[in-house]
Amino acid sequence: MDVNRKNKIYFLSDAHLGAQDPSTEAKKEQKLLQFFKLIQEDADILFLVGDIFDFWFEYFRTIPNRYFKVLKALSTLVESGTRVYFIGGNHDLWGGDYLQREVGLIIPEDPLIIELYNKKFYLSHGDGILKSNWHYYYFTRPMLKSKITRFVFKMLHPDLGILLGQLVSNRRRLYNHKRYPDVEKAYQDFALNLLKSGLDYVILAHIHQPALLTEGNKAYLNSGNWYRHFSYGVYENGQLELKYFKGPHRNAEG
Ligand SMILES: [Mn+2]
Repeated sequence: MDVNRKNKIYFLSDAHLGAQDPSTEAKKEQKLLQFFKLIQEDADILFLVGDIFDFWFEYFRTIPNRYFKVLKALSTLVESGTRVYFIGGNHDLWGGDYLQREVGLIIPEDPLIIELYNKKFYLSHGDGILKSNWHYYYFTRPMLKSKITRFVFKMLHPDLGILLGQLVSNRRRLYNHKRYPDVEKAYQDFALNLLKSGLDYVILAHIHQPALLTEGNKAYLNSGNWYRHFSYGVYENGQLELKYFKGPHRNAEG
């Protein structure tokens, strides 16, 4: 393969793998594997912008076993020369050593500000933006992010810990943005403010609503979700686009 052809940047989030019934999950996973395979030929970078897994936790010597195929596909993508960044969402913020060492993912801090192709990108899952969701903002999120919580969780037997994690994750269900009116507007405003401060592109996720808002040659993208819209972002030559995955062939790509 000609590695010089790898000149695109992809953005994808909120697959919430494991959150739905088994047959829906199988189709969703299949599409994701097809997508990873398809972008292998031209993806310089893939940004996973959070909540790819509905629940992820690494024990010292154990990981959740349901994600093998996806991890294998990501590892193949990395081996092909694509840099894959894994920004943790609120469902999979506990990614660590294993994903880096064994799968080859890059795990940056959230938010990540990075210059690529002479453009400044701001990337965040975005779960800390909406302060009106005060219970999450002031209580749940700091607790999830705490090293103590992580440590205590590690002390559980993995079968118990992963089961608990899945139960809590599933109880939270797939994010219902209608509970928070004007959430899309709040995310837009947040992004537009950042664009004014000198960034070129702001990439957010979490609210499961695909969006692309351009401001001159700057733009805000929300990568949407990978269970209903199968939306993703792609950047090439100064153009940021929002797309919808239709199938495993390039000409079928929406
Ligand atoms: Mn989220």
